[in-house]
Amino acid sequence: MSTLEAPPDNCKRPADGAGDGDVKKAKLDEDAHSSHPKWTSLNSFKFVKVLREDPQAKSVCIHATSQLKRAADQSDGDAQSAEADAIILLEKTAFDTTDSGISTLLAPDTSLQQHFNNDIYGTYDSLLAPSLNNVKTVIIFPASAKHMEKYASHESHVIYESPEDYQSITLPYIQSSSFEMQWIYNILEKKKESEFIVYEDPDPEKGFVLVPDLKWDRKSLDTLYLSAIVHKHGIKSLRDLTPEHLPLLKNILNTGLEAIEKEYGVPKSKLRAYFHYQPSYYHLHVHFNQVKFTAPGSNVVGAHNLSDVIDNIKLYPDYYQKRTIPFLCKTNAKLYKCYEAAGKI
Ligand code: G7M
Repeated sequence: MSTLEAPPDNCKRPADGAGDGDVKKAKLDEDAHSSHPKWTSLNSFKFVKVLREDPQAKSVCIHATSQLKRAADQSDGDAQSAEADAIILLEKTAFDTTDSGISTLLAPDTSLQQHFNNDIYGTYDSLLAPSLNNVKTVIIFPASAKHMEKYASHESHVIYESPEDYQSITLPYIQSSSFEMQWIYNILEKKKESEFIVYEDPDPEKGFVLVPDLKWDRKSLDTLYLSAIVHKHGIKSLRDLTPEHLPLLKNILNTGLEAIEKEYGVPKSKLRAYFHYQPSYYHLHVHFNQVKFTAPGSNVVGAHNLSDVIDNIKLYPDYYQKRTIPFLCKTNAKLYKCYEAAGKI
């Protein structure tokens, strides 16, 4: 491979001491996330624009703004308030197809409005009881420019990342970016979501925490989605995996599948476990979901089956350091711009 051009400034490694080596654990503040209030309605948000919509998934992602209250300023003692960006993800949830779920649907509470009928056919709007009309809602607030980048609808391209590209473009980009990983440290340190932990192995080397993923409504087993977040810090992604991580990977695969089967009754044969490449957060985690559910990022380019990863490393210890790994990248992403500036696109 020929010598690579120097990456553009915003893709460079930070100066020594400002982020050398692995992505560092952010300092935990007891009041982290106090900026995210417990909203009871959406009417305090001002609509800005639709970032993307998916009629098939029945979801919409909205850019809005809301008032962000800051702690009292020491000089005047007054609480400050400023408009900040919010991302609101709304997704109609799947039907509850258990006997009781369907019985509730076929109840007097469901009223029908007919559009037309013809011979034996008729179409209607069903107006369901509010309890059956749940719309899964994720609010990210205050949302950063990186969140806007992630959720905006932009064309994607496949980038073929060679080991040299990783070293000269992707790694400096990772080291110079902040990935808002506080939510991960909050889970690992039981500051958030501890009540939802499905399984934990506290071992610092091969341990992990298994929690429902943000994307799951935590109700429908058809869309079951959990994440195993490793306790060990400093493993950024698939690229870092070597034989030293095999005990960790095998533990996640075997114990993770067992724990899900035990908790939800979904057999291992109906589950898949995989990594995203590139991930959104560079702290190693594994995605678990039902095989019949096409989760975002479970496609051929972005997903790497955990059992394949284990086998590849067993066969070729430096497989993930040596191979070219393709990934999907949106044109508005900073990483895309780094590859563009390096003349790789
Ligand atoms: O591999 P990648 O980095 O793309 O995936 C990150 C995963 O973390 C996604 O599936 C997100 O839905 C999930 N996730 C992101 N956040 C901010 C949270 C969170 O706060 N809690 C939980 N449980 N999952 C999250």
